[in-house]
Amino acid sequence: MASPNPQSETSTADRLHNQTGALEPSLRIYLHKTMLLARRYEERMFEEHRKGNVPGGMMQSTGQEAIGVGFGTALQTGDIVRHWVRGVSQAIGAKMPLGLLCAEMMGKASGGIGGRGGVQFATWKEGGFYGGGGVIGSVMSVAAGQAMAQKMRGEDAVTVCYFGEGAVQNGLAHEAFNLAGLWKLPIIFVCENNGYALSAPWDVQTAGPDVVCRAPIYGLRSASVDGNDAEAVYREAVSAREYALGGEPVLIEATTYRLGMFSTGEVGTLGDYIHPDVKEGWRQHDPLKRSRARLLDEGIMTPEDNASWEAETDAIVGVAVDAALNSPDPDPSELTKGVLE
Ligand SMILES: Cc1ncc(C[n+]2csc(CCOP(=O)(O)OP(=O)(O)O)c2C)c(N)n1
Ligand SMILES: [Mg+2]
Repeated sequence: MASPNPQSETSTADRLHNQTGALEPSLRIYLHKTMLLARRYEERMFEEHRKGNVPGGMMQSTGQEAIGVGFGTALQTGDIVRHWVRGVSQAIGAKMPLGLLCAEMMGKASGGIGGRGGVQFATWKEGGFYGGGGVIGSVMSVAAGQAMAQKMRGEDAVTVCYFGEGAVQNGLAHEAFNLAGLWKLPIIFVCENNGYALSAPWDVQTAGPDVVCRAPIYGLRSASVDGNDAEAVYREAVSAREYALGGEPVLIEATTYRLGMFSTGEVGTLGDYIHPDVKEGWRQHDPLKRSRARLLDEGIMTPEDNASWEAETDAIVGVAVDAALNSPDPDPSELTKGVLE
């Protein structure tokens, strides 16, 4: 029977490769510090949201940072990133300038798309980061189109498309998988399987055992990976990128858990549908905590490094927030610019 617990073993995944050697210490530190930045930035954005400085609702990636960060770190210039709505870790992982992301989330004119999009549609076109979409699965077919354009233009680049496991139950996912396999598109589908689509656990979403079992029927390569381990995700991403560039599209299932709310609109109801033991288990599995413990244990970082990186990160976040708070609001006459023109 399918398990609602994403920590359970997936059944059908072929790992892309089984690289076990350690990554360079500098890369491991980079992955850790980038996850730290995503975590502290999102915490600060939540505070600012409560103060009324981040309009609209916010979908957070807290607890899922290892995926956007691990994957983004393996990407190259020219690659395209599409996401769903929990875009902070993917944006920071893709090296989107924090000031641009912050201004967008605060609805400012200096944001990536002039403050229109918030986190859901946060865009940094120059860096290939094209944002997400509110209709589940919709971005997957658009991403397949972008990968098709890359292929037709003969670019040495791939498209990465992140989505939740809920999207895989939607028809658009199957159309995107099908065309990617058929046309051998340079695309990597990355499913962030956090075990819940809003309050619906896996076993009320589908009778299937996992996400990757769908890969072979569409001619996709696949891998399942611990989505709370940025180093494991990075390794899988490097390999997946090579396959996708060579005309073998990939579906990755990264098991994870959102430590925060479904959205900031969920205040007060979080957890009613998740057993306290499950929540506690995942808190112990927090990607940032695990990474910190591992680096300390292996002597790659010291407690002093940890303290100074925390301070450095708070300062970086503070600069981005102050700049956004002090930047002008969009001109109302520009409201419809770029919309249905
Ligand atoms: C086609 C469609 N159906 C329903 C919704 C309402 N809805 C918004 S988020 C969500 C759950 C998404 O779950 P998942 O894809 O697993 O992503 P997660 O929120 O867990 O990251 C639902 C049902 C929607 N946005 N689009
Ligand atoms: Mg989900």
